[in-house]
Amino acid sequence: MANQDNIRPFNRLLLTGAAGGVGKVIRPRVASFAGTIRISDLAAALPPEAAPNEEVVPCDLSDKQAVGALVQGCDAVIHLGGVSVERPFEEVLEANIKGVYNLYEAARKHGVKRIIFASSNHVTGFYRQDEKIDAHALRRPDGYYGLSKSFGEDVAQFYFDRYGIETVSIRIGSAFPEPKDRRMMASWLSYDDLLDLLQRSLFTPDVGHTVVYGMSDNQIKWWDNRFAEKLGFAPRDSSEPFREKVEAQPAPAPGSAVAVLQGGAFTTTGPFE
Ligand code: NAI
Ligand code: 15L
Repeated sequence: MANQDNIRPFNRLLLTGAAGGVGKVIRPRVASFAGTIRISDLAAALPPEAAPNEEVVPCDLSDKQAVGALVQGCDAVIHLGGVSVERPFEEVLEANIKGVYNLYEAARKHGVKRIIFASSNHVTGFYRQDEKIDAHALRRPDGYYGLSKSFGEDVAQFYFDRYGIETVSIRIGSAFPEPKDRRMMASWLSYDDLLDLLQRSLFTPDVGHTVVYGMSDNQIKWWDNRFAEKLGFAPRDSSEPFREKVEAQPAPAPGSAVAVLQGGAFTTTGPFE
């Protein structure tokens, strides 16, 4: 971070979804963000081994009592846990909708000051790829998953307005080691840029509830990310070095959802019954 003066140390930071694709990568890299890092995911996904300043606490986010115990003693949360793709509503309801409510209720009861919510570009997935929007544009969720992230953003706003719990909701584009397809040439977020954004989101003072997109400095930009600039975020990576590799793949059919809509295949996944 450019401005180290802004750093506000936390005693215990909770990381949910720690066994997931993003969680595994950032887990060792958030070690310095707080005195203790409480690592959590579903028990079946989470090996019990802990690094020196870690505590490993398995928890199903849909279990309100368990989430209360998980959050107790923490003063900040990076919330990655939950269903991360389009799935039947009942699955999304448990992990994401009940899960985010349980988390904020526990945060209220236990005095959490700051939450970083892993929202998604699928909150606005029905915009076209030739449209440029900012984080205040009307939300157009592209499925139950996108709806759950939209709900999460509303929960974050409510808990700030009513209880003063601050959140940065990061609408992550595509956080993977490299862009996998043409769509991700626009939506890609490198892990280094994500780490930088997470750090700024945790330590920038007075964020209230701020919604930003999580995107690298890609040549094609669907999102005007000026609210992230207020956190001092200036991404350093770009999808360009991967262009040749990505464009060696067959192009999607012209007019198809993948070629036209920001949410790509999520906009046509389902119905499930
Ligand atoms: P992932 O699916 O690899 O990881 C999610 C983790 O949540 C998994 O380890 C899973 O076991 C855990 N989980 C699922 N249901 C749970 C429950 N009921 N209780 C506790 N834990 C549960 O997803 P990934 O890619 O690591 O993404 C992390 C977060 O960022 C997710 O919330 C996802 O929606 C969000 N995101 C990720 C993007 C990406 O490109 N990787 C893009 C946009 C948003
Ligand atoms: C997401 O929200 C998903 O969690 C991730 O797996 C990707 O599909 C990403 O969006 C994307 O849009 O590429």
